[in-house]
Amino acid sequence: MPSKKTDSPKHSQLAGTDTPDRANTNAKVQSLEDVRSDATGQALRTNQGVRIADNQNTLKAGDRGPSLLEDFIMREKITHFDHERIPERIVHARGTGAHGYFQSYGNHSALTKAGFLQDPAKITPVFVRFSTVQGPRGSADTVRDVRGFAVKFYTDEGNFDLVGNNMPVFFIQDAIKFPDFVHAVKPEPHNEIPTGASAHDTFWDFVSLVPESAHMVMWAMSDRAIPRSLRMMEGFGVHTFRLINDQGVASFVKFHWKPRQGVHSLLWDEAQKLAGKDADFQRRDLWEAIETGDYPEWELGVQIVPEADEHKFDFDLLDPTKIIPEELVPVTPLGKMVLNRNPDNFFAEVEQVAFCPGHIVPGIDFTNDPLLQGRLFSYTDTQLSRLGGPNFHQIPINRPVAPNHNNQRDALHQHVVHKGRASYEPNSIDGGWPKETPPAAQDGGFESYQERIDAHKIRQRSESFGDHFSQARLFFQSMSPTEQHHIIKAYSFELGKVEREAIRAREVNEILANIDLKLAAAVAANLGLPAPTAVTVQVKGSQLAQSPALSQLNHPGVVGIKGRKIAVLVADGVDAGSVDRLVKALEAHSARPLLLGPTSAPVKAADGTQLPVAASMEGMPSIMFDGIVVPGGKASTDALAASGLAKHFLLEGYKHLKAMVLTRELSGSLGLKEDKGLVLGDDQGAVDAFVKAVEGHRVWEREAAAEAVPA
Ligand code: HDD
Repeated sequence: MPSKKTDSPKHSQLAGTDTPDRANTNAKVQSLEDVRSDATGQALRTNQGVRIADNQNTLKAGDRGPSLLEDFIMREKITHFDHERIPERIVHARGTGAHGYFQSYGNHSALTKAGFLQDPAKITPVFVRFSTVQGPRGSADTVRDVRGFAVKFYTDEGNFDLVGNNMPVFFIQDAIKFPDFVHAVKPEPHNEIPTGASAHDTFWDFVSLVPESAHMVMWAMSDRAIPRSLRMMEGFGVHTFRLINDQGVASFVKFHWKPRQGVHSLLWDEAQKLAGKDADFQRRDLWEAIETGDYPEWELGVQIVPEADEHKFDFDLLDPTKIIPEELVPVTPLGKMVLNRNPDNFFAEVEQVAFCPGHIVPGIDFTNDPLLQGRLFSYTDTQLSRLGGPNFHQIPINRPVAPNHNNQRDALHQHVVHKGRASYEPNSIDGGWPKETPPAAQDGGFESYQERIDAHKIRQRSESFGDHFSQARLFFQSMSPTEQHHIIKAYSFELGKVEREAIRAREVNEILANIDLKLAAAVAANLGLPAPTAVTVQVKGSQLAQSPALSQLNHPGVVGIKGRKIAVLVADGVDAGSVDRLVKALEAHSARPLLLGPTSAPVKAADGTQLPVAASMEGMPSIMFDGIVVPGGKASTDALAASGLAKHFLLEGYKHLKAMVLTRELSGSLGLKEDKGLVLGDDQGAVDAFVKAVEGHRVWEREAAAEAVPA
């Protein structure tokens, strides 16, 4: 089934009458079209095309007799079912995905000859898969973990995969340590506990023995590891890559994705509760946003370092445990990515998509980062067992929109009927086709950057990779007091779950002390350990005292409260006018107000109108919302004040620092004080203050008061 469509990369011919955004992704949509199966109006048939008369009963010897082996219909159905599962990813098993497009802001040919970065009119289809790392396919979305951020660009010159994370560094410096790291973080081998969590002995044993992990562990203990939404995360290519222009001039780059939605997180208590009350919280959030037309958007940017400046930093550009602080090299925006279409079928698209950092196109190249070098091997290798053979590139979601003729033949699951007699090159029988394309400024064949190497063959880590603490310290010292507080709590929580005291002490004395003695002392106090008084390693420190770009409070986003979910609590006797006013005001800001009642039944407003509710307060607890408003109406607010369910909803929302609109009586009866984000009444002033507070994501000033409220 090598459709003509896969050989036809011209989107302009394919764009139909769709909305502009959707038409933009039509090249990939079209390339998937011939494998889409729509059963509407179709007869039920076997895999061999035979119409089925009875899908209810096995063929039997009499209606009370044994089943017959000759029932090919039942056997075919059960056999297929028995083999429905494929091995899950060894890491990043839990994930979700979406289609969209990438559009360059301009012509970046001075930087790279990659075609998709040259023309702002060119629309490149993309497929993105977000994931957690540790947990299995069925694990919860909101665990404390790194998030995968993998983007497949279906460019006219072939697929480019940017396989990154929501954190800009990694735990280890050399790929040979990856199996050790993964074995340590995965559930422990004797009892397969814990699922989706790093709070256990083997993880902390490993990282406390491997100081190169110190910087990344800081990120994992920060709020970045519990994102509010997949739409509200930054993404990073992590390694230093090369971009190469048509003159052959290369620059070092670090890739960044900046979300227009801002960078926001859950609170740890929320994240834990959500893991039980809605294990699908983040995939649902992304799905709903796209379904309601609230398409998430990221800006792709690069930090550019000319080749000549390679050694100008106090760290090595090839070391994946280091960032280039944005204050030293700002991020240059290249273009934007919009996610605007949910998959049709999770398995076919999200589960079968196969990324590989080795999928690059002319104008992009690798560096010698030893973690990246190992990754170039690992991803293709893992697909062989996960997707069952070397033809995984023929699976529809993985197929490039560029043609891909070559002489690779046969193997398991071959879908292409190759024509011609010659499957070798050179050949004269088939006119010599397919032929090489010499490298050229544009549309040339891929040519690796000609880096000069003159070295000994050696198993050794470069000395320039030796400083493991300066950037971990920079990270901690760049956090706001609130973020620092959360980091201390996260280390204390995780290490508190570690059974072996020697491991706790090693992490505190040999890792945290070298990052920051105050951090170490605070964690030690929470664990009942003596505070370390001295460092064990002399750390030279970073050339910057702080990097404000690291604090997520400095990334509020540019979309206001668009798409934020607001709970509107109602009960019988509510003032319908007040509900209407509040809902309309929130909708004017493109937020998503949802009415919640004591049960799922409609409530009866004071004027007798029936108001349907989206769910009960139990069905959609406060942890699923960004803000809470309570409309007026004495009978309704009295009922809420008397309901344990409603009181819990409101106190929990308060505790989680959410913006709230309450009536004076209700706030009084709950003992809650007005603050920047707790406003009274339902007039425009109250709405404006509420909107501002939701824009700020949380009412951080309330944190101390909120700690007194029971969880
Ligand atoms: Fe990896 C999956 C990101 C280091 C080996 N990795 C995987 C995915 C992401 C990353 C986002 C999920 C892709 C998807 O959604 O299908 N990995 C990273 C980043 C790393 C990194 C940002 C460091 C900078 N990974 C890394 C190393 C190795 C691997 C050093 C092995 C030497 N990663 C894999 C893998 C996976 C994978 C085992 C599992 C499933 C897959 O590849 O397709 O091969």
